[in-house]
Amino acid sequence: MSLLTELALAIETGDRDQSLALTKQAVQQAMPPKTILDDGILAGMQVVGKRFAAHEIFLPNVLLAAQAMQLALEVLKPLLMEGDLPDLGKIVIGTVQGDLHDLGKNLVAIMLRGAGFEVIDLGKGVSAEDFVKVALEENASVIGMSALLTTTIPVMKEVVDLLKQKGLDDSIKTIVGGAPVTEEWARGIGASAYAYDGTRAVEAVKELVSAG
Ligand code: B1M
Repeated sequence: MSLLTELALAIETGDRDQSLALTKQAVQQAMPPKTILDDGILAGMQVVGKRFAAHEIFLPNVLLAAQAMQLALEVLKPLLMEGDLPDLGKIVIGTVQGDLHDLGKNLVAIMLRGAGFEVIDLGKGVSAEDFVKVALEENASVIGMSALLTTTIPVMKEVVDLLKQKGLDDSIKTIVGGAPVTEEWARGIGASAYAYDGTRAVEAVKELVSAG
């Protein structure tokens, strides 16, 4: 079994020690961080999602997998953020109110920081009011919202509507993402951008910032 397949399996089974050891090993072997992320860590978590949906595993298993992934991410974080960074602007990011899923949001935040954005991470369960309040206080040009539940994605529309209501939709742009979010849905609620993953989020936020 290849190292990355073993790593995916360690995430899938929620084996924290192995996840940590194998991620470190992959780094020592000078594998590109993005390959370790995509073909090891995220590959494992994808299986977890599928098995959970099929009722083959249960919430405690998902929680263990999430903890294993978080540990592995900590190892990769400095590598994903290496180098002299330009100052590309400020973004406020968070997982929307009612939603506790923050692994994807954390990953997107790491990638944005790695690209040179100053990221203010509000954590999870963030209300529409708080997104807008902090963006104003911090003079951020973009609000990034993550949601993983079909029941919580409407909070994204609340943020977009609140910005419009306050006449801020020209100065503060929005980007949305997360498993249940689609390009079409993002357009429907009037968000400025949608991104499928961290790499695409970086590209989209760069475009939003340069469009002014
Ligand atoms: Co939950 N969960 N979960 N869960 N969980 C899902 C989302 C689910 C799809 C599983 C399933 O049924 N197959 C399902 C949602 C169904 C739905 O609404 N349609 C679900 C459910 C039902 C629940 C609970 C309700 C279960 C329960 O209690 N009965 C509960 C809800 C709690 C709450 O939030 N109020 C719950 C709880 C949990 C845990 C706490 C155990 C744990 C989260 C731990 C944590 O985040 N700290 C968890 C996990 C781990 C998952 C799955 C298995 C994996 C999510 C994940 O972290 N993926 C998930 C299954 C799945 O997604 N297929 C599932 C890895 C992560 C890197 O990917 O978050 O998609 P992701 O982020 C990606 C992209 O989406 C994108 O880029 C990221 C990197 O590629 N992206 C953005 C994300 N945010 C972005 C923002 C952007 C741009 C791109 O711009 C700002």
